[in-house]
Amino acid sequence: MGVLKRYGKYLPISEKTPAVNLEEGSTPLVRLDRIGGELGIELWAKLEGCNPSGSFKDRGMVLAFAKALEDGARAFVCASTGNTSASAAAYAAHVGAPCYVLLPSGKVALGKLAQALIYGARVIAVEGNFDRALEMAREASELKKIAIVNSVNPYRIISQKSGAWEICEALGQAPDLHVIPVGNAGNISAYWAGYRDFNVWGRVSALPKMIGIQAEGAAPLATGKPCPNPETVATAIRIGNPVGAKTAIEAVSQSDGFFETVTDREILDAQKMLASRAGIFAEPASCTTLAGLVKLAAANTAKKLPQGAKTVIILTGNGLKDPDTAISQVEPPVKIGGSLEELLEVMA
Ligand code: AN7
Repeated sequence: MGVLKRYGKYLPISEKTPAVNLEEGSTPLVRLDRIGGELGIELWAKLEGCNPSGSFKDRGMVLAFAKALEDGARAFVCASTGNTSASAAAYAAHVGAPCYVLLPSGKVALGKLAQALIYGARVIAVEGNFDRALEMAREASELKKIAIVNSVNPYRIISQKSGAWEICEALGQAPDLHVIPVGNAGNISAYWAGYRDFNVWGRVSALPKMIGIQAEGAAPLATGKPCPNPETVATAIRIGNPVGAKTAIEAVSQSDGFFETVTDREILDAQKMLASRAGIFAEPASCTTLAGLVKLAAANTAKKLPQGAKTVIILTGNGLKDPDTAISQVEPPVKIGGSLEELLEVMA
């Protein structure tokens, strides 16, 4: 069941809203006992990489497209570090509308670029970073009167709240800690709003602490300082001027949570840990969450990471989107000729 069907009663839709559906949402929430045990917490991972275009963006895109079509939109535009463009391109293809995507030239993971191109979007590589591409997309959408589907589009955030609703339904309560990567800061804002909804509606009695993780080289919210030249291996969150800054800061402060930074090395180590010890391959931006928990556990800050805390990490995107980064971190395959002897030697 797609998000509009599963949660239609909580969303601003009517019979007039086109029933866009790629069966997004309803992603697995997997308990990670081995890693959780090492960290001394009850650890759960939400596999957003299982969405149709391989990231959480599909949850918001489905409503953004449905409402834009309802309002008569004929074409779509977005700027993206990769996943928004993959998702927008997929929904545009699905509904049969043209889509323009602006990408920071040379800084988008290979799988995401392949997606935008094969879905048939008009892909434009901008000399400049994501922040500049977003400014351009916003101006172009106004001048050309086409729908912008970045998270400046409020419908994106509204249906991304479905991730929080699913977690509450799966656990029967909200977690103690919600750990999430922060780039343009839309998703952390959406999850906090979603948890608060379920609290207000009497579906859960408590709220989680929101812990937002940023890459050290792109950490405007964690440091409280502007970041004009963001740089990180986690290209999805290579963002210096987050549109959702205000609501993300509110989510963290209202929930008594905090922001934390992790280095590229810590991100890559966490990616390998997650893959090799839990069987889950998530893209680098997603692995900031586990990297943050490992850092907190090592620092032994029991106040920030209480023993046994029910903790959910949001694994926002699929590891297959960025094969280059993964391959650069592991040993290459063992090469042998065609003989069984050689094989048995390797297996000895
Ligand atoms: C895998 O695609 O901004 O804090 O243009 O792809 O809501 O921005 C992607 C962001 C986390 C950060 N994890 O979420 C884009 C884009 C992954 C992402 C984030 C992104 P926000």
